[in-house]
Amino acid sequence: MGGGHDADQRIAVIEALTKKALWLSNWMIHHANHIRPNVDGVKVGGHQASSASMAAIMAALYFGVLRPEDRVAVKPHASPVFHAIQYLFGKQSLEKIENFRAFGGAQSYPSRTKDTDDVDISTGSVGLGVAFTAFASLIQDYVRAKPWARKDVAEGRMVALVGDAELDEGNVYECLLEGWKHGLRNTWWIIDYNRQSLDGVVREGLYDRIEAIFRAFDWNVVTLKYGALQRAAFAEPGGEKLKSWIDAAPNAIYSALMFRGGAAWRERLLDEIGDQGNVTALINRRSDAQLAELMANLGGHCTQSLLEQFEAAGSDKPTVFIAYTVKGWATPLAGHKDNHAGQMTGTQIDILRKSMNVREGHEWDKFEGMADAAGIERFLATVPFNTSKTRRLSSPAVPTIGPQFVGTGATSTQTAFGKILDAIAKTDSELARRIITTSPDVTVSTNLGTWVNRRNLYANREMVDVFQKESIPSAQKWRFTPEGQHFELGIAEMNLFLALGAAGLSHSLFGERLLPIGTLYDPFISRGADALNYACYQDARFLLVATPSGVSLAGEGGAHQSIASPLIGMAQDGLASFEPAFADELSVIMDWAFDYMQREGDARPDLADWPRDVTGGSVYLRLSTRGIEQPPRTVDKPLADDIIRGAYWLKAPDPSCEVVIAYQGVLASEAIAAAAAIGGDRRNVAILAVTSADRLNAGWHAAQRARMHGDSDARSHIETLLADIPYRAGLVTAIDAHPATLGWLGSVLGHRTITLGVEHFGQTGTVNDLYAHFGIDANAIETAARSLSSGR
Ligand SMILES: Cc1ncc(C[n+]2csc(CCOP(=O)(O)OP(=O)(O)O)c2C)c(N)n1
Ligand SMILES: [Mg+2]
Repeated sequence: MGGGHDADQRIAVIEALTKKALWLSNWMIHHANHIRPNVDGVKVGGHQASSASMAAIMAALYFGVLRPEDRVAVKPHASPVFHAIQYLFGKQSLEKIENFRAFGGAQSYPSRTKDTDDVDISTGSVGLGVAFTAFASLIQDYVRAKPWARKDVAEGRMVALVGDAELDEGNVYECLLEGWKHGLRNTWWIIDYNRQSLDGVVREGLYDRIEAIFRAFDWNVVTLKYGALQRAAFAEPGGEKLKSWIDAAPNAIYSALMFRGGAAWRERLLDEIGDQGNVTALINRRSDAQLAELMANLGGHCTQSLLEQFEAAGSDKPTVFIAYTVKGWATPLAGHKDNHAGQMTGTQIDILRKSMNVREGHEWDKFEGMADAAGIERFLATVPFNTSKTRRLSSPAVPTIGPQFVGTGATSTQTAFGKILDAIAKTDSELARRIITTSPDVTVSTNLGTWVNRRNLYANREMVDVFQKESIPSAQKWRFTPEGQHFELGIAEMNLFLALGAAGLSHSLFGERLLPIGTLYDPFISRGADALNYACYQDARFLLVATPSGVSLAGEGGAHQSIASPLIGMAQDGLASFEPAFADELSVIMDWAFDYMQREGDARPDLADWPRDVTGGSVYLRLSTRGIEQPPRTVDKPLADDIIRGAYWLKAPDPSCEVVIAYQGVLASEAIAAAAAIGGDRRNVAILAVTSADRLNAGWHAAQRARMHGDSDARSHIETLLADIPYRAGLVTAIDAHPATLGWLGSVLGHRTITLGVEHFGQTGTVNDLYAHFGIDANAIETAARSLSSGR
């Protein structure tokens, strides 16, 4: 940035806006905690010190450096500064910030879905927003490498504003490694290096570790240690002694002196480096307040240094800025080790208010106390980031192409998945073009291989398959090209969900629709569960295909056999889960999923609805490697509808029904065999095929809510299905997973129920061994059914 009057004036304006954002964020928290009536006595909370730490960095970015195409993940506990900046831009209402952390108000942590101002990337669970920016950048490159990418969207920079303690999260390093493999570009991480976490002050020497790590991954490292005031002081006679003292000062001492203020600084500095000559003079030329200001003038609080460094970082190489800061900067909380959740007292906020020239009763006024309000208002209108253009993009829905059926004969849902995807890969359809597959090093073992052979792997430059070139026979072609549609990932499941999250928001972030499909082994959903939740919380849209699952995996043993995953699927908002038994069900569900993933209606306030059917969401398929006999049938519309609703009668009940066997997934074979055995002694048995306990359960809850709100006609699918089952009949539920997944079926209409499933770690063995061991085979189902009915 050039020098001169204009540049100085720009710095002065951004400094004034920094102070304003600092004030508003502190006031927002104070107001929420101490002024707004507290009806339940529960602490409201908010992070004044963490916000203050980032105020200058964020002001330099938002008011100076960011462009509309950039996308930002803000450190969760700097949410108040973000909302304050949006308020100054005119993109956040007074009502929302007055209601910070209240029902319907500005959110505690920036939220894409719940906030109404311009949040690009939600944050909250530390570390995830940081890594998300890397995957967003990789997805931006993926989209821009495609011939169909729109040309009117500029390439943006993905920016994470990072708390230094966020770097303790392992997923940060997982994404660094993955980013390096894929040639990560256009990514900035700005570390708020205040050397404090929640509990205290961090270990000495952390800086060197952080720097070495980023250099190892080929990032640019820019350190903002000293502000302009400090650099000027270092140039004074004796200045280099002051600099050495600062460099050697332990984090805890610096923080403690920061908290104690100018007089304490003077005493300590004179004690340790006072020489009765140059340094003493340097220190004594300054008042207590000036000395405190000098010592607080670290790089991360110096607008001039921030602008200089941000603007000098021109290349697309990923860059980390390590910005030295003080937690609680410019407030009475500065530097105190307990300041994370600490808040200013009424007296302290009053002192801050006066120092900001804000009159009582004018706390929320945007330009209160600012020297040149009109000039600042004019400046805000010219800020590049603050354009009227919507920064949230959209992309039309891609038409679905109908279920792709895959023949009959015994097969597993995992095999069928590969065939359905292969059938889609063969089509010249927009749908096929928009699919992006990804998998954490289990591409072949989850049956994505044929898809990859047809659609290739993605890389930003062409790479031949060496094995093919050397004429070594292999079923897999492993060719990388910019047009490729498979995004190869290393084993880290966190990265899978972060990648799905970024790809699943491509329409909104980059204006181009992607239909992401991620595959992994079902038990390892737990490894990435927080990132899965995060992706859903951001309303990213993807198809998660988890296979193999359950003890049906037999020989692989207990470390690979999933038990809880259907319950995760049921409980995870934004994720509709299915566990089909048959290939034709799977093809119907996948076709529906591609549509569901692209829905974006407003949820109607009508409580009878399962609102997700309008708003859409992501989909989870729990599949199996165990092949089972397929029913000879064609799926008509009513059956297809029921598959999507979550259940249908595989064997319909008649009025004398005594037992219903309800199964989900691969235990279909056991349910059918048990029913045949029981039917032999003329007990009247029906079989309920459950394809989605999740949707069935959600529909039931929606109907209950609707009836409580006066809609007495509301009936859910499961209530309709069970309506004709006599009250004295019993229910046996069976699933290769935790039995609670289906156990609730008995409470729908009050039928006696025995729930079969897996409650303990799996084992090695044959399928028959394991089904018998866990009591989920045909025998066990039959025994349970007999115990519920007397027979004839
Ligand atoms: C995954 C996760 N674990 C724990 C927390 C609770 N938490 C919120 S902020 C914080 C410490 C943050 O320290 P730092 O990142 O250095 O930010 P600072 O407040 O110093 O700016 C913790 C532990 C969280 N939000 N997410
Ligand atoms: Mg910190």
